[in-house]
Amino acid sequence: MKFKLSLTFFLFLFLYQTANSQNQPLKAYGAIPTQDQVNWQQMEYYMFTHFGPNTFTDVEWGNGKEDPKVFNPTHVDCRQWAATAKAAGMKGIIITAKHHDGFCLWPSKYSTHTVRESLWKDGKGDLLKELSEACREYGLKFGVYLSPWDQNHPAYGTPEYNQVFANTLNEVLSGYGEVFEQWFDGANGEGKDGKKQVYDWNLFHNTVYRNQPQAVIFSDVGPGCRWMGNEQGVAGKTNWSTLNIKGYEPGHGAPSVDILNTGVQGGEAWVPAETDVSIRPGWFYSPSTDDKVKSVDKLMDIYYTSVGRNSNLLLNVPPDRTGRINANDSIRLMEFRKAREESFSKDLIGGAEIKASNVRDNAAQYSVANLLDDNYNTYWATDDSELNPSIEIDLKQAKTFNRMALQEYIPLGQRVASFSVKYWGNGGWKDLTDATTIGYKRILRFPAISTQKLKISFTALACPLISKVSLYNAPESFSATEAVNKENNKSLSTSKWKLISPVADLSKITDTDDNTFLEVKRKTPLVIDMGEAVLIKGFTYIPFNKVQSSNILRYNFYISLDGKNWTQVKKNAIFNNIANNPVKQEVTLFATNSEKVRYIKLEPIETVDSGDNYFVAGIKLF
Ligand code: FUL
Repeated sequence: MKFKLSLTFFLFLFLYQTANSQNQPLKAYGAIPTQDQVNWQQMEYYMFTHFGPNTFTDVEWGNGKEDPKVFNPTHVDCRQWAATAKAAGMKGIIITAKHHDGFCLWPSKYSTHTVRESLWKDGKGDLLKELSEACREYGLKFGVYLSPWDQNHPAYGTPEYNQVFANTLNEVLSGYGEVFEQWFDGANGEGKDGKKQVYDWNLFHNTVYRNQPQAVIFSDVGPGCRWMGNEQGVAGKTNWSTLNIKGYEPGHGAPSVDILNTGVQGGEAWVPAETDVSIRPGWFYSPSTDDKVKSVDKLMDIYYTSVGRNSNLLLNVPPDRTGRINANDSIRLMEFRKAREESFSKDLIGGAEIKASNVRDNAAQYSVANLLDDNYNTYWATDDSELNPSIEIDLKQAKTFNRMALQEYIPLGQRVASFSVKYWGNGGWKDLTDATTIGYKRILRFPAISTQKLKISFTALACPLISKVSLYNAPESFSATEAVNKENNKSLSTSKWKLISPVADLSKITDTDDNTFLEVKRKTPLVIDMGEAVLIKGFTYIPFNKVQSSNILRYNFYISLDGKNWTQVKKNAIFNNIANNPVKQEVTLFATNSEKVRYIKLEPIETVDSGDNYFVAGIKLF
């Protein structure tokens, strides 16, 4: 009898399960990340650090001809960098081991332009050693930036250089322990004598993987992670971690910045976005930017448009001339950490009851309870046929919130193409917000709402796998908690100015609105009469703040007292990195004393997009 009973039971169980398991085991959808890419994505936020001769010469791009002796920090303290990064909540540090000037922060045997030739520690120092050890001590991951573009190395522009660069890489990647990310800069300008280089990316990648198989390789097109198209910290609202990469190369051969910004739905490879942005206007330290460290509100904004849009945040904090992170930056980093804690420490979804329109196989393994736990590896999933499911969240009492965060389980691919959120109010469902992609993490901002019930409807390319939903009530502004970040207004008055050329509205370039700008034919120089002779040290060019727009790249600059006899004070000068980082360009014309000047002439030679027109959003004299 006993035997008979259990037979019936098992038969019943078998029939029940067959009726309910319409689904095959869960399969990956499209391109998927490697485990190393998943680990990398979970880091979310880490430090970039630009340090080198430019720190001392006040330029963004050195030309490789600098005397290595200019590199002479007085109190380098990599443990202070690591302690700061750790306290800021960052998970690692990536250092510019070699920037475009070719200067190596370690005593490379493949270069004669290194710390060995500098005055720092009598030429006996090694920054990579100090930083990698400090990172290990503080439990941070260590990464390296190496620019293939090298304006110092004599072999640059010849096929031998590729092997030199591979040797250099090999040296860095075999000498300082584990490297989590290898950062390849796509900038490829001219070397000595105008020579250009065709890079051997296969050789470079093989060198990385041979030494550091787990390293995620950054470039415009990966393969590990991608540049997201601007240096302002704004990833696409739609942000796929997939991209088409065949036929593309980093730098000039990369997809458009718009494509890099959003990724490509159904793209052939998993190349997630990394947002690199500096805490200051430039990438290198300059005393002139000590009062221009980004505000907490700005950093929070960047957090929402990077981590909150399925991208990692690589925030640059450049050490100063002593070789330490400046107090202005470290204080701001701590304020930023506090702002994130105040925003996200209390998840208001706790205690909610969630109902889903569908649960895969009705199995506990895929239930909505997974949306509430803190385990990323458990998720709510639907049947394969369910591409438009929804969940209803009952908070059990009315709660007030203004942020919603969602996470997809990405190891099996990015699946959600869009979703919309409704709330219950006045006896019916009302629209709250909608968005496109989710990916590893998506945080939505909306005006605070009080409600007890929410409904989220998804549109997915394959059954969605959602790991987490959270609700927060974040303060809208943190500016009261920070030191006032007033711009040092030392510019000269423009009240007597006249625009001699072009014939246009002067106010477009003298007002404080950087969104109004003049568009001028490239052949027409910008000539201003200041109405009287004034003492100036230099000028500021404010470009139109959009990546790759028609701003001035190369220019001549002239001064005059009578508008007839001109003295040229800049010849074929360049606004470095203006293509990708179109911020104010402050140019000191006279280093020691000021000059009397009544007329100025800015003569563009080349624009960023090689077009016929150039943009000027502002001109200031100081
Ligand atoms: C760019 C470089 O040209 C800048 O100087 C900076 O290093 C930035 C992170 O990448 O391509």
